[in-house]
Amino acid sequence: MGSHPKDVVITDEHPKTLLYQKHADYIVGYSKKKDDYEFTMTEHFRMSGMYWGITALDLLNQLDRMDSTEILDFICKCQDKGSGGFSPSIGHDAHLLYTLSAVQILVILEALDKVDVEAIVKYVAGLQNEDGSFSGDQWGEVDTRFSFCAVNTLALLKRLDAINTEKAVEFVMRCQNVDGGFGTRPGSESHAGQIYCCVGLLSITGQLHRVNGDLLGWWLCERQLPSGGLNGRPEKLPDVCYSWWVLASLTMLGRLHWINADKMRVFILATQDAETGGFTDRPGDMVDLYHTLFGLAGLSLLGESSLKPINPVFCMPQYVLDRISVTVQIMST
Ligand code: GRG
Repeated sequence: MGSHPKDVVITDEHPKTLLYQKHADYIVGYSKKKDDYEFTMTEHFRMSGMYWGITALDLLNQLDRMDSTEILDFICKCQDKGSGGFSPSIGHDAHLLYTLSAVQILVILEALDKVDVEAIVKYVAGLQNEDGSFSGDQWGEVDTRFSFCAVNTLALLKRLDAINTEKAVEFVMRCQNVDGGFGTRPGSESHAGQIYCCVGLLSITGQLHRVNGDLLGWWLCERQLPSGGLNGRPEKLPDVCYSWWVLASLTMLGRLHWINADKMRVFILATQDAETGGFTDRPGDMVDLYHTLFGLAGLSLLGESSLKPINPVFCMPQYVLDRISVTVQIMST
């Protein structure tokens, strides 16, 4: 245990049970401390922070503790009148990353009627390039994360017809490597986060058969270290966020049972902070909303019965997707 050079050691000091109520209180408390240093420092990705907190709170069955009027007012102010996209905070520039987060929150809160949906569709479609890839914003950076954000957003809005999905799939397939994984662009190294995005896009578009499930499944399972935690690529440290990126990908590939679930659970639980609530990247570090969502989401995928079931593609509670009748493809084994 823990002899791997890039691993951590889990001791008796680390939490062994799910500190359910502590996490809900941490998330609610976070949204109320607007003058805190941490709150100020996260302004440049606030919209995603809100999505992480709201989704986590919903998984914990306590969404009613959020002030939805305040949240919706903020989101409406973040829709850019010119482009139709959403910015991370009021007065910042629109980006696909925050457009997806805004749409995810709006779908969870059943509030799409509060924003200009047609303008969102136009914004997303306008970012598709000739080769099928997507730029993240007007400045043009291309990344398979942005392909996923675009397809995910339009699937939630039921407007996939607005883009060329065949070309979007072709671009993603050009980012596949000989190890079965995917990177940011053609020729880039495989990374678990990008794999989640590419497999998710193929699931939404019904093209999962284009992946070699055994080859990619093995690569993903090899991310598990002796501590039970997962890294995002070889020779890297484990991080609880990969209990989402890796486990969600394995779920889509129908191979979640290839991982050692008991050890995975021990690692995830050890990343909780028993004093403050919330999850950290690795045992003993500082908590944040990002790791709190992905810790809980990973436990939900592993079947934790005190949490709502989560959808492995959209990273939203399953009941939300059922309510709007959005389905995803899961590979059969
Ligand atoms: C709806 C859940 C959801 C996501 C939207 C933004 C996005 C789409 C997906 C991001 C996928 C991704 C690339 C995740 C990886 C994030 C991460 C921990 C990057 C760190 O990379 P390195 O190289 O870290 O700094 P490692 O762990 O490799 O050392």
